[in-house]
Amino acid sequence: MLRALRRCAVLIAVLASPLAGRAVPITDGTALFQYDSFTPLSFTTFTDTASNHVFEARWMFESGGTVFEPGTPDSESYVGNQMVLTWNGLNGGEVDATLTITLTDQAGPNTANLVQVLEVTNTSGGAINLDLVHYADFDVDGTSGNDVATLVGSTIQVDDLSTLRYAGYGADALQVTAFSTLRDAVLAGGYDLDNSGLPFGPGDFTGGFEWQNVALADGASQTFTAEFALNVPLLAVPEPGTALLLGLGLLGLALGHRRRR
Ligand SMILES: [Ca+2]
Ligand SMILES: [Ca+2]
Ligand SMILES: [Ca+2]
Ligand SMILES: [Ca+2]
Repeated sequence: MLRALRRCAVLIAVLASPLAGRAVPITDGTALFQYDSFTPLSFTTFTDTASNHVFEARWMFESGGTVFEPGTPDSESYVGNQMVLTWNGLNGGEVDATLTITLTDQAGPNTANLVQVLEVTNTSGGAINLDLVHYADFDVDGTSGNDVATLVGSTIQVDDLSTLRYAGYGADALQVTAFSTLRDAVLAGGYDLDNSGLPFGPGDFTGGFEWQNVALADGASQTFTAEFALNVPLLAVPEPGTALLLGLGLLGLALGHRRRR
């Protein structure tokens, strides 16, 4: 009897805690996004009435040779179609981070946009230089071995039966590999994305965008934006960093386009 009561009390405590290593889902219409793990902030569900299309979405920092990731947030807010997660003093007090994710359902099933904005603030007391990678493992239509990816402008388009578009706004580089080459390379440290890997597949797509050597004065903040668009256009046309245009061989095209105007 006592043991049963104790078990019951533990169960109630787990149900009552939003911090059991798992975020609360946000929804808009029939669309849903959720982080399924906080340690690391990684595994996800992104769906609109059909399959989960995204296995992992994560942010990886590198500063002074140290790779670090956000884990369990210091605060969490989930209101309607938006979640806000904050972390204080990452990497031994070097930076604070606030992640704001907004889910927008679009007309019809299996269509939605997911905008992910990370604000990073230097709290170190001195100047710092950061690399920041947004990484995604898409398993479009819930299957991992048959996805095909192509470069569209400075964005990545991944196709199975559905189309998932991926942008890193203003990023300096991108890269695509089969699972889990890119993730493991970034986590090992000292790695820069090199614009390779497209076209890709069919295979187990993973990809990412990197903002490189971002200089932040003490107290300064900068925002970094990534977006997923499921069977709809991206919400904005990304203006890539010059380095990404150079890396993709698109700088001449972009300048020529501008001149013609
Ligand atoms: Ca929809
Ligand atoms: Ca697939
Ligand atoms: Ca790097
Ligand atoms: Ca995949």
